[in-house]
Amino acid sequence: MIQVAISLGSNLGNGEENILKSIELLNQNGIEILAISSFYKTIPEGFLSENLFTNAAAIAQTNLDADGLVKLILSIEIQLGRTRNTDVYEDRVIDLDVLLFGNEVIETEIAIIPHPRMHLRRFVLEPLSEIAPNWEHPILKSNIIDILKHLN
Ligand code: PH2
Ligand code: MG
Ligand code: MG
Repeated sequence: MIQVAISLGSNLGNGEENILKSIELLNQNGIEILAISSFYKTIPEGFLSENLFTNAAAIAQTNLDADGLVKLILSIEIQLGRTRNTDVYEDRVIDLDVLLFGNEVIETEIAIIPHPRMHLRRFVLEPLSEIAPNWEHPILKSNIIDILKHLN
């Protein structure tokens, strides 16, 4: 079993409900959820939309490898109605991103972990800092709370 950190975001429909449904589907598929952060209302970053996000983070454990986990997460996003129309950011029912996979650094065709932008995003770091403040980023060698502190 390996511990993983996942970020959850939704800015279409009922964000809290969408996040809770995605957690239930993770659980039903053998991903054991160990902790869930509180829910945050955040302004969309990187694109313009009037729909605020609900963001949260979760810690889970799994026997899957990183590719298996990413594939499962993509299938859960689709089950919940996620569509992808363009290459740019757009409103979404649910977005699940694997942030950290133990202390591994992974670069495959489908899994890039740690998430390459996680250390730049308050909407990721703030929820994650609640449930995993001391988890060390395996590339930056700095823990979540310190990375968050150094965000301006
Ligand atoms: N996700 C993005 C881009 N921008 N902004 C907020 N506030 N929350 C998100 O989850 C988010 C975003 C790409 O996945
Ligand atoms: Mg994302
Ligand atoms: Mg994503």
